Amino acid sequence: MTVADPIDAGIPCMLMRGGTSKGAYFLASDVPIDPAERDDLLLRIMGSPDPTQIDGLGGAHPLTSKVAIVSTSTADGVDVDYLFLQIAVDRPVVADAQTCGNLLAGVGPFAVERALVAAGEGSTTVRIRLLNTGDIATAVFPSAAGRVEYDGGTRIDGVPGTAAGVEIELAAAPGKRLLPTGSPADALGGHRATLIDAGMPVVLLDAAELGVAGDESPAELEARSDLAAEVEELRLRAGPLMGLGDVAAQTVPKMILLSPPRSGGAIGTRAFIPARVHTSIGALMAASVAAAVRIPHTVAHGLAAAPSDADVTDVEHPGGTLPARVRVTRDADGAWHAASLSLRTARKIFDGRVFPRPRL
Ligand code: NQM
Repeated sequence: MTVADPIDAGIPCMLMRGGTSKGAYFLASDVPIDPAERDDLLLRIMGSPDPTQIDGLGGAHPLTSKVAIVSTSTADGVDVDYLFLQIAVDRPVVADAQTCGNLLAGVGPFAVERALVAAGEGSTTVRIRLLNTGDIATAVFPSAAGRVEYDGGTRIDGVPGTAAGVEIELAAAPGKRLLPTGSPADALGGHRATLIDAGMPVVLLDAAELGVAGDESPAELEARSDLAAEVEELRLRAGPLMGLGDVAAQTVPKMILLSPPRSGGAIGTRAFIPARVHTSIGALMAASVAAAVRIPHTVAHGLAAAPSDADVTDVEHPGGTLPARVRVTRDADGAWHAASLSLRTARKIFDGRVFPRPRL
């Protein structure tokens, strides 16, 4: 179906916070099928390209310039499909090479809000296929009397107050490699790096090798243009090694600088996503870091304090700590695998029709 330019009528849209991110959620049937038409519409809805996104929904930061597109799934045993799109803030670019574990927290509730899935009594379980990566998530969240319960007592660092917990179990797509190069550490532009993907492809580097202590604020790191240039050069080298091809226009891999823990956790992180520095850390990024902490000979293993619990790795970030629950296993061929369980929260902010600005 081709959707007419909806400047006059608007299109149905729900704005939600998912974890430590915020984005616009749409039913796939409400946006154009053609990717070029769809992306043009989404850029105008979010107000990109413009550093302030003043004429759209975007919040002038990658963490608040995100879109989730949801539809009933045709896959066996799956309820809904979720396509994530990162809308660049100051460039006319829509990137689809990554998923987002934070917006993922809102997908199950959104599916109930839009009647794709019936709310359970007490809780609702939604099986979600992540179209960007092929991974499958199972989300469980409280619901009652046919409605999602958003209020609750779960606190996540980076979000004020508390809300209802959304538990998300992530299983990797069949055949996907946790260590894409097959090695726990590789040489990358004169550095030792771990290339790992437990739901989010990341490159792990020892912060000290890049002159970073690990307790700098995101703003301090962003102000160092020499550092940003070196990190980007390493990212462009890592993309093909991770099977991602040329990543110049993509937002993965994420570049994570690791340091020994400072606040009683397992490891310190500063994540380039990839141009801005994350104010906390993505849930799937943290899962990738936690998996690496548990695999010998990775950059993370060497820097981490021993995780205190069998499954939980406390990943420190600029806004606090994210307890990442990840289990790694090794198969008979020596290949490593990871399954993760994240605890996030989500909140419906508004539901209505959004009016895209006209083409520039
Ligand atoms: O890793 C930011 C976020 C993310 C990713 C980004 C994410 C995750 O914090 O699970 O959610 O992709 O740049 O929302």
